[in-house]
Order: sequence, then structure tokens, then C-alpha cells
Amino acid sequence: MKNEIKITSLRARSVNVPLEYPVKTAVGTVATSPLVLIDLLTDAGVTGRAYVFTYTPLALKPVQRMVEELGTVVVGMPLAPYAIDQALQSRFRLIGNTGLVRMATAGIDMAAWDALARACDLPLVELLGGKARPLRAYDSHSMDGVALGRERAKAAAEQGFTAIKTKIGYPTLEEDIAVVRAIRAAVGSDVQILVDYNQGLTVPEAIRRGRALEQEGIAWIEEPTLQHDYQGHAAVRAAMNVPVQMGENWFGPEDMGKALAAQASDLCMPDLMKIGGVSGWLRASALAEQAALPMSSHIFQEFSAHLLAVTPTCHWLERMDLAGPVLEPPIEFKDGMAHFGQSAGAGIVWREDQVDRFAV
Ligand code: SMN
Ligand code: MG
Repeated sequence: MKNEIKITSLRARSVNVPLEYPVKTAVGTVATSPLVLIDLLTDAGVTGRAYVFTYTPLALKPVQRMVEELGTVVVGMPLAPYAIDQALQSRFRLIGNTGLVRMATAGIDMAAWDALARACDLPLVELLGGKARPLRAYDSHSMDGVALGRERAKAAAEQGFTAIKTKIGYPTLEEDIAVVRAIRAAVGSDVQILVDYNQGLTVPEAIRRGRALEQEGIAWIEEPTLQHDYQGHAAVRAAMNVPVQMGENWFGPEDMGKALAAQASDLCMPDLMKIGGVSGWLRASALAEQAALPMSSHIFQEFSAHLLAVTPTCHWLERMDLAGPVLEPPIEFKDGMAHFGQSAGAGIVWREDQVDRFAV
């Protein structure tokens, strides 16, 4: 059977969705979830669906417009994600397939893979040659302070999560440790605690704080310094004994390759959008396997579950629900595991009434 399916049209819509908790980080707060929702229609009667997250509402309309412009390139093309990815990459060689451009091309890529899986009536994980299985998931929290940090951690442990991430980088190391100890007291010794500095420290300060955290039984320290400073991350990694985690800000497998060459981290966590969608993730997973780096996801929990299930060094799925209010839930978290794969594609189905409610 040949794939003769063609792309017939593309729709991009902007929404700004409320969050249960703001994502407070050491370098800024994400108060709402700005999303561009993508529908990629085909002549086979299936529509690929995906969303991209723009971090700030300021980027919402520019990303939507970029996705719409990409529609003028892909409409009429065969529904062949590899060919689409190659065509878009070549279009952006001169300007650079990074930043908002990469976010938009990745959104098209995700929607194309979703459409192809739906056309084959397969969950995306099966189109990629795998089988859906429960995946270990950690509950991802914010810079919540002692009281809320303890409260959220306790609730997550009671829901069955066996790992919890908290964001730190308070003005003093003592405050970092106070929050970590409050969470530890709430969850006990059987739940792993991950911390995320969101690039907030200088290298010397990251080494100082990392060494202090060695006594706290932390499972990973994420982005301790500036995300593009791979040598800086390598220096922090060499100077203390807590695993260094990074990757959410790698634009494409090319950035990942540079970070791995610098031996910047012990673990990796590409962001499905910034790494280049499904196509970018698959290439990244091969790099992680070659480097024997455990590979976790970053937000985009719905698609990431399908991809982690075909990632040789699959580590953790991040649970941070940035699109829940506008989705029929395609993923369920139970006993600390992510359960998914019950429907074709990545299972993205818009709740159209809520899309209208949060439309920008
Ligand atoms: C994060 C930062 C900003 C938005 C979403 C998530 C964070 C993470 O770095 O790792 O979850
Ligand atoms: Mg992070």
C-alpha cells in the first residue's frame, strides 16, 4: 500500500490557557500557558493535531503567523514527515532553523506525524515501531517556597509519584536547602527529589550550591547555569557529585551534539518542540543512546510519552500539564506512571468550547 495522502490545508489558532499553578522559575514566571494549536488537514479525511508552547504571550501571534506561513510551503505536499522536515530545514538554512522558526517547524512536524499515525489508525508509538507501556513520570512543581512546596510534594506523593521536581535558586543557598528539606520531610526517603535552577546561577555559585546539595540526596540538578554555556555546565558537573541535567533549551540535535561534545551533563531532557518535533527527537534519542545518557522529556507530555516509549535510554516523563484545559485528556497519571496510547496518533483532541473560551 503506497502513501498517496496529500496535505490540503493548515489551521493555526492562538490560545492563552490558565495554569493550575504559575511556573515560577529563578529567571522568570510563566503565569499562563500561551499555545498555538495546529490542525493539518489531508485528503484522506484525517487531521494531524499538535500544539506548540510559546512561553510568553508576546511570542504567540508571531509563532502563529510563522506556522501559517509554513502552511504555504507544506500544503500540496505528500504527508511524508521526513520529506516535510527536509523541505523546511532547507528553506531556513540561511536564516537559521532556531528560535521561533524552529518552534513553528517543530509544530508542523508533530502534526504531520500525528496525521500519518491517524491515517494508519495507529497510536504514534506503534507507527514508530514501539508499543505503549506505562512510563515513570515525575510531578513537576515550581519555585513554590517552603509551605506550598511541602503541600504540593505531599499531594504528589499521595497520588503515587515516586519523583518530584522543585525549582530553586532562591536568593540564598539556605533558602534552597530549607525548601528541599521541607519537601524531603513531606515525602520521605522513597521519593526522589529533582531540582531545577533554570540557568539562574553563575558557575562558581552553582558549584558552591551543588556541593551543599550533595548532602540532601538530590537525584539531579537541572540547568545550574546559562543553558548555552556547555563548558560551564561541564565545570559544575566536574566539581560536584550530583548528576547534572539539561536539554530543554537545545534547538535541534545540533545543539545536543555540541553539549554532548562538551560533556556538559550526566543526563539529558530535550524539549520536543525545540529539539525539532518527532523527527528531531528521534535523532536526539540516537545521540543519547550513543552517549549512554538517560533521556527524559520536557513538558509536551502527550506526544513525549509516545516518543519516550521508543527512546533507547528512556528515563523520566515530566508531568507538567500546560494544555489540559483545551484537551480531551489523552494521558493518565496513576501510581506514578503515565498511561497513554489508547487512541490513534498522539491522542490530541481539542475541547472546542474551551479553545473558543481562551482564544487570543
Ligand atoms: C520549565 C520552564 C518554563 C516552562 C515550563 C517548564 C522548566 C521545566 O524548566 O524543566 O519544567
Ligand atoms: Mg527545566
